[in-house]
Amino acid sequence: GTRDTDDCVHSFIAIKPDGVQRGLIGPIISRFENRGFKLVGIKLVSPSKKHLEEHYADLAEKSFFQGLIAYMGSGPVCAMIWEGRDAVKTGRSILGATNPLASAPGTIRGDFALDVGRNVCHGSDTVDNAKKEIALWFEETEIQSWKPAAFDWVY
Ligand code: RTP
Repeated sequence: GTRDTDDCVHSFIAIKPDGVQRGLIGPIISRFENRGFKLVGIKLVSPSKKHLEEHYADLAEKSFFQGLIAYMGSGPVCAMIWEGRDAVKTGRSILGATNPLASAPGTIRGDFALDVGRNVCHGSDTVDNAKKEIALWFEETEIQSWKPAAFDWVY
């Protein structure tokens, strides 16, 4: 299950259809692995309109809502759960600002995106939302709890 102390949590990170189609699954996963996060859930999903409307329920009144739902449903999404210290906050900093024009170079959006409507990835913005999003996108049985074995064969 999701650990819920402040500094060691799960975050829901998704590679949006543009990121999947551009071949960015590998580079995006590498950035989280390189930072020291642990992958505990991953799958390709073709989310239904209803599922996406639930995921983005907070944005239902926005002018871009229908376009956002269409974009997110335009192809497979790579849904992931990453575990580690401050996973929600640090995950957001790895992704960069929502609008790629404001995202710092070195962030995923700052390096791979230009358009807020094609910004490659999603990350939970609070620990509460991470829990909701993980419950929406994953079954409990799809979440792994694992530790690396001791590297006692490395000299
Ligand atoms: P996300 O949920 O995807 O990580 O994005 P976020 O929290 O950084 O940003 P949020 O305000 O929740 O917006 C969700 C997604 O909606 C799209 N968007 N389009 N056309 C627009 O003005 C506009 N504004 C936001 C983006 O794809 C954004 O990630």
